[in-house]
Amino acid sequence: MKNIHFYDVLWYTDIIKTGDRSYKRAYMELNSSGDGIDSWKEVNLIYNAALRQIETKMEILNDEFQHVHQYNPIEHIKSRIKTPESIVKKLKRHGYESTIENMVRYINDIAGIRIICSFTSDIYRIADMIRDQKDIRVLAIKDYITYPKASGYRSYHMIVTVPVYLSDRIVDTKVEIQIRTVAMDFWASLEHKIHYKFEGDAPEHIKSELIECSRMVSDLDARMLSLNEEILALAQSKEDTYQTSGKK
Ligand code: 0O2
Repeated sequence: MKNIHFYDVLWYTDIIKTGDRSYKRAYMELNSSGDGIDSWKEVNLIYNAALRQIETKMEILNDEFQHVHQYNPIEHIKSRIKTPESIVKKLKRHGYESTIENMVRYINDIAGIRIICSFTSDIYRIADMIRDQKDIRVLAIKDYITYPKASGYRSYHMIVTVPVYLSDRIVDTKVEIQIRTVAMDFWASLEHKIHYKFEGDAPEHIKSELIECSRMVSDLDARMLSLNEEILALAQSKEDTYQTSGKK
């Protein structure tokens, strides 16, 4: 009897769930590339391990921050492994053959983690904390907050590698970390839906409305940040007054 591995179950469940033939085709296309089904399973295992490591690191940082500052910079974390369909599409877009070797070499966001924060200042604080981790190597940074995309997209992206310790070797594995505020995430998820619905060719008035909403998101983030700073300052001065009067 054939052993059923965790990764078989994971991927086949996804295929069944989506009921999507093109998804299944993409999965088969990558598998039949000559690299072998075993290497496909192995890369998935490694990317999942890398994601788990980054997730754990983020949870530890968040817990420590709560302990020291009584405040959580991270609202929540989402992670995903890119679908075979999306991997094949991206490889084709960049002119590469759909092989497992090409996917590992050229696709930077097979393993992706999204960190959602309350305030813009948290984003840069988290990025600094990631940079300071000795075993994480930062390969690239895209600051779409300082330089938003033409679509209006705002987010902070880091491509990093994290070492995955296997029984016989260490594999430095690429992970894309996207850090953004709740408001930026709200915008991006709607824009993503619209992008797919119109296959990247949305009507002009929808595109300009999205750009306008992106400006509003940026304005909202700035106002929420200054409001929070004011609240913290007021709380601090109240605390100072209390301490001074208590000493008298
Ligand atoms: P999905 O479905 O989220 O996986 P590179 O990865 O560096 O080779 P790329 O893909 O142009 O080149 O990098 P970039 O610009 O950093 O984008 C990577 C991811 O950011 C995208 O992955 C999206 O998740 C997100 N993103 C980038 N631009 C936009 C945008 O205009 N709108 C939204 N909603 N998301 C965006 P994928 O593979 O495109 O998609």
